[in-house]
Amino acid sequence: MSNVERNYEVAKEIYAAYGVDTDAVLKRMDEIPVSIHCWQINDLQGLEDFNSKLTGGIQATGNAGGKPTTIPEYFAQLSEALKLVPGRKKVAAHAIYHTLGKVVERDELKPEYFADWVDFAKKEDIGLDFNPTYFSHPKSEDGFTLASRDESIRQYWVGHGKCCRKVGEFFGKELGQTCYTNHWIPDGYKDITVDKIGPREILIKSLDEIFAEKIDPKYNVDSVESKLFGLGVEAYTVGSHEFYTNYVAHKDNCIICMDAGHFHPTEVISAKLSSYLCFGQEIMLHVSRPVRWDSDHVTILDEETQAIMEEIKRADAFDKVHIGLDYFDGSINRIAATAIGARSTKKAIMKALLEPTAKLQKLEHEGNLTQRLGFLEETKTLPFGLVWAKYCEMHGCEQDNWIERYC
Ligand code: RNT
Ligand code: ZN
Repeated sequence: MSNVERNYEVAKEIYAAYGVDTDAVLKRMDEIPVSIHCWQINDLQGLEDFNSKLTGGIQATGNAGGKPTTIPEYFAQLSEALKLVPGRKKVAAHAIYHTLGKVVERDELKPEYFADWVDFAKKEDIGLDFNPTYFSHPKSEDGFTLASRDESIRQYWVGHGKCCRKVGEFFGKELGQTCYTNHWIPDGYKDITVDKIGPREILIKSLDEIFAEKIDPKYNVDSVESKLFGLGVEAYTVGSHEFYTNYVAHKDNCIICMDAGHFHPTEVISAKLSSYLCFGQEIMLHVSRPVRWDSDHVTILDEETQAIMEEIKRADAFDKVHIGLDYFDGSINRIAATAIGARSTKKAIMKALLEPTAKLQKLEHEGNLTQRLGFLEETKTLPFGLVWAKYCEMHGCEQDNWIERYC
């Protein structure tokens, strides 16, 4: 018996005493994908122009070496990162990551420009999600896209949104699993805004136009991502959380996307999930780590990431909440960064699955709040790492040897 196996047997017994079946947790882990964002590998630069500038009020900082300079190198690095992450995965592609090798008008993108992504996904045995790129473009430079008062600019970006849904549908059909296409726009003002309704009315019109075509939700589901502020967009963001919450409530086939970094510093998305789930809504997540602001640091196994997964577990909603990542840190090795964040997210999922939720909820329902807190605290130190090691081994993933390959 290997060390990992022996340790796992010990953990299994300890968890069993709490009524938790670790074998069932290992199985369940394999049903829950984490959607790994394609953009950490090269600082959101896309693949069409390796000298492009990132705009839209977001910023990747740091200049660690090893950034890919060709498309094959990019895919090789992404593949390397995926191998370090055990279990089921998707990759979230972005519109500027088509593989034509030249700049293409965003409203002329075609599904076949992403055929290499489908081949890659088949080879890696993963699913795909998608994101339109409503930024890093001359037509977004005045700060407005879908909410623009300039009709030709607005139409251009509506065209982009429509193209992207077709890419999502293509991914869904080709890979036999739903693609979540997430729409985030940077629109807003730096300073005091005196017409806050106007741009929001324009945004509703644009979104309605983009989503007018019915696409089978088996293949593509759209999400809209809210935000509080961006760099240079500090005063007013058109697509606020309240805006999109109301938008999705009036639509079918369109769900909310919450990014952990898009709220006030003490406001957490873990607290929000149940209020969508109780209305039967699905949710897309961008699990990120804001440090002081929406800094998009690499996701770690911190309290909030854990709380997010616990909330999903407690609501039995892993099929309704779609877990995606969103961070871009150029100050450390990008392959390792991709893997570290994805692994930490999966650890958080596993830890949540190992929670003796039934026992804790029973105590709460009975009004036994002392025991609820007592057991909540004790479960924090149960040996979940031993179960994680077993999971890595099951999937032929190294546990920590791989770290020393990167600097
Ligand atoms: C920006 C949003 C958005 C982007 C990606 C790259 O604030 O979080 O999700 O990070 O589209
Ligand atoms: Zn995001």
